Amino acid sequence: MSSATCLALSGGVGGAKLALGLSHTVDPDNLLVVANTGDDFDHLGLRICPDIDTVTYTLSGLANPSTGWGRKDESWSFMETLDSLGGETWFRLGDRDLALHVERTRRLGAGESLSAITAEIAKRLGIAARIAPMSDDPVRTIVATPDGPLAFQHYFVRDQCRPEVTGFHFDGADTARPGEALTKALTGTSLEMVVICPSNPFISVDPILAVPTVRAMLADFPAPVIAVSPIVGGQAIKGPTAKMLAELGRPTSAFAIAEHYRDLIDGFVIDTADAVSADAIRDLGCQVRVTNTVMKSLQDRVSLARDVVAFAQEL
Ligand code: FO1
Repeated sequence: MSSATCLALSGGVGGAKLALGLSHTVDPDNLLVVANTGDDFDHLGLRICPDIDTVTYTLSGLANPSTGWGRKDESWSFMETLDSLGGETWFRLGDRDLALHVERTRRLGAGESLSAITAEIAKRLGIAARIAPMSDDPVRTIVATPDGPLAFQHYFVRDQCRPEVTGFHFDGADTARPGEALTKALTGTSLEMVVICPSNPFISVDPILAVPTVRAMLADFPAPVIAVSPIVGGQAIKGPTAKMLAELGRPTSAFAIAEHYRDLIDGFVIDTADAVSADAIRDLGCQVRVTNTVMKSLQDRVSLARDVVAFAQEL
């Protein structure tokens, strides 16, 4: 177990997978996972924070292994009954998962911060690593399409990522303050690396970078910032990353991701399938590590995390 201190920026299922690998690689007391909150929304009277929950469930071993989101061993009585009452069931909330949303909503209503609630839930689920939201202030990803703007979960779940994207807007980002844990990590003296997990750059990482001062703190961060490509061989492992790149007129390649993070990252980790792009990416001014980035098993998650930590320590 490495004593390295690591900050991971994560969103979605891919991000949570590497966060799990990192939690088995560095001492969990030295791991802070900051989750995107641009996916958050108020639904059925509840505050839903999907990327916080995906990291929390993944690090606690409770995540549904086939979807990556929500919990395993779920029952669906709430959804079935809601459906019979004519309620909205396009966003699937399992009975156990529902309890978390109800309790978080209660605590938020009682004035607790999202950071405090997230830390308390992680502790109760026995997670040693720290999990924190990118901000305690609301930031909401809005997806621009030719037919007008879409709230994120309407785009992602209700409309199943079918609409063409023409851009993104992060509502609330201009007045949001970075989360305390994020600010302390980036401005403190003990952090040895920042890892941008293989999440969708547009909808999972850009919202974090849109919070004022985050991009500047990263640019000033003295130790290595490493990103892992979510694109392998021209495809996204999961989700709409490749589709979005194409719709935004960019190549669906690891190179396009490196370009997106240009000037922010010191190192970029790509899959062996994309080794041919290594030199072109180096020409962008960052170091490249070629390895297996497809995480099917826990062992894959751990070995990728080990590669990333070793890469950061070499830079
Ligand atoms: N994603 C879906 O594609 N369909 C769902 O019904 C769904 C429900 C859901 C419930 C709780 C939760 O934490 C996440 C959920 N997600 C669902 C994933 C969610 O849309 C996330 O925003 C994505 O994982 C992208 O980050």
